[in-house]
Amino acid sequence: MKTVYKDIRSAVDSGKKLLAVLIDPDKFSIEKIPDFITKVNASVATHIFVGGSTVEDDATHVLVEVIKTHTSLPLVLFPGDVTQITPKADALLFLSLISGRNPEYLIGKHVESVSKLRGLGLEVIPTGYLLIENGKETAVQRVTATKPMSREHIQSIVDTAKAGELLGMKLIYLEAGSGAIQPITTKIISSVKADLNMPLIVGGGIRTKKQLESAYNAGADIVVIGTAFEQDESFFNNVTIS
Ligand code: 1GP
Repeated sequence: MKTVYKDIRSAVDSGKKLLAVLIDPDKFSIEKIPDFITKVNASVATHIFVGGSTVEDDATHVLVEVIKTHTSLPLVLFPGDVTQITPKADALLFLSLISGRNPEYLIGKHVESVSKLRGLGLEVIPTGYLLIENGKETAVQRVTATKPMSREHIQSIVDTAKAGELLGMKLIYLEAGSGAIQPITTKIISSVKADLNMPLIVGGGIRTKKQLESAYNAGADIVVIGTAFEQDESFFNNVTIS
């Protein structure tokens, strides 16, 4: 049943906040997964995202298969490349890098993925993905050969997110980049949210409970945490979300 987006939408429409733990296949050995997922299951996380900017072929497929045997949380692919698509997941964020102007990440990779997606039955969620500058070069920037948007040009970020909505995208993801020095500012989050009629995902560089709360208070519906949980598995102890 393809209900991942429907469930996100109804949770968000009823005022709930969601939290996704990001697992990068490049950084996780299979042996670590059972123990790590047990901690994720016991935490406030509502979703597991799997993906990375540079991942070896097949690594995602194997990893997702193992994660699925240890959790009932929805598992959503957040792929850096077509090779990371696997039918073992529950859904796929079909990302368009609308902050950039590289045609490969606006349509090229999407066309390339169709022969892989056809017949898989994987739920596909069109997602507008905006990379915002954070103080250092990120893997996304390097791999996609695109420039992040300036943090100062908030109206331009708002307009880009809105253009994604008008193009029919179902989610907008504001990304500062994994391990970002500066997470997305609350001003950017609240400005984008004020003009958007869909769930808003925010991630990159969120490593304190205060930053997490600030992102939610500013209007993030789903916050994605990767590095903070990788480095400290007790990160979510005492974190509550409404
Ligand atoms: C990266 O937004 C995610 O794509 C998560 O970033 O690893 O910094 O939490 P962190």
